[in-house]
Amino acid sequence: MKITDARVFVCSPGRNFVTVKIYTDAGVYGLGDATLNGRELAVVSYLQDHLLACLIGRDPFDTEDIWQYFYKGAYWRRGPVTMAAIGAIDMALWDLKGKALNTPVYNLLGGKSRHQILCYTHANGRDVAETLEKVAALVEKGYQAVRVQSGVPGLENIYGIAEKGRSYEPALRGNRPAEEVWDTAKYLRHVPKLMAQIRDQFGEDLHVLHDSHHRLTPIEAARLGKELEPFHLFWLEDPVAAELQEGFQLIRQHTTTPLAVGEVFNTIFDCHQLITHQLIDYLRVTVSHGGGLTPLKKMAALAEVYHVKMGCHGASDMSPICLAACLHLGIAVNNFGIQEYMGHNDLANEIFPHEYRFERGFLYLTDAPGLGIDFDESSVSSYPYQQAYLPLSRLTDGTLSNW
Ligand code: GCO
Ligand code: MG
Repeated sequence: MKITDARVFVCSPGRNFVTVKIYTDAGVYGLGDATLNGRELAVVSYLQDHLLACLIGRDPFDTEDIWQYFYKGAYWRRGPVTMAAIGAIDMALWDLKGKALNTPVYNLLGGKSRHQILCYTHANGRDVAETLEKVAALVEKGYQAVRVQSGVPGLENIYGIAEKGRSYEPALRGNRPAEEVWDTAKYLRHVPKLMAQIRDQFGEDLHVLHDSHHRLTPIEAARLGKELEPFHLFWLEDPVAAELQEGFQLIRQHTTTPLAVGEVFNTIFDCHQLITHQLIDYLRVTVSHGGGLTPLKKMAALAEVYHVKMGCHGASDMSPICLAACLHLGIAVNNFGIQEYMGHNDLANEIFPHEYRFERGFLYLTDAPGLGIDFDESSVSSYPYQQAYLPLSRLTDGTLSNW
């Protein structure tokens, strides 16, 4: 089998998605997600101007060599733009292999290690009372794991909180980022109170997660982790910006609250010390931003040795194609932990028909070949690209901080 064409598409059903499609002389095609929230067109250019033409004539089964060709072959390695582009190609090739062999991708990754995939979604009220209501509604739907965020008294717009009656979308349309004001002291006072009320109302059985979204220093994260210990979190996510891997030693020596990190990581070199020094419990690298299934299965294998479980980033700013790829990996590896599931709006679900489905707290895959997804190309003209940016954060004195 030979690759005959490869194209990239951008559509915006409520938010931007970048999709790669790889065609073959056997008639089957593969699909990959290349969306990088707020930086979409940089990935489109990288694919269009530098990678896609090099695929023509290649055998799509050679996923390892094609991955190395683009990774090592660029000389300029790593980084989110490069790795999202390579990730989309790799995902599309695994989809193609599955379709060509008429088998789901998970069968190529080791088969099923489980029949259902535990997932969590977000409860994000503007205050504690609204958050409690949202958690109650999710529990009603059967969720066994919920990520709990709430507005912080004294802070206006913060990460993770939707406007009234709208679902949360971090990237805002416009030609420059919105600015938010952040105050760590207020946040640190608020979160333990929030979690106390959650446990009070929902008991110990519910898995409770929380995302600090890179905002703390290691010693602040240590304090938060310690104060949250009585509430037995499933995980505390991104307590600090993780460029400094050794910073996690400071957090780890003070708290037994489990730590989850990795949604902004692109290669194993972003997290090898976190794994081998056992500084985290869950690795959140996702299939698209981490360069595809080829490197993700290697990361999962390294993580398994060090008792670290997988919990791939599954926000709605990756398309259903990426979520499907995460689910195929998640059902196959032994050290699966949990899958984030924000879901997508109805329009995105129509444009990307998919075989995975949610039922009472779990996601399920069928035995559809490949990744079990498709893409409606007419969305490109019906819902064209819209410029949008993730916000940025400043401290009360104007200092630029981590969003
Ligand atoms: C999560 C993430 C997202 C990111 C978003 C940025 O845990 O789901 O933190 O909400 O902020 O993916 O584009
Ligand atoms: Mg996060």
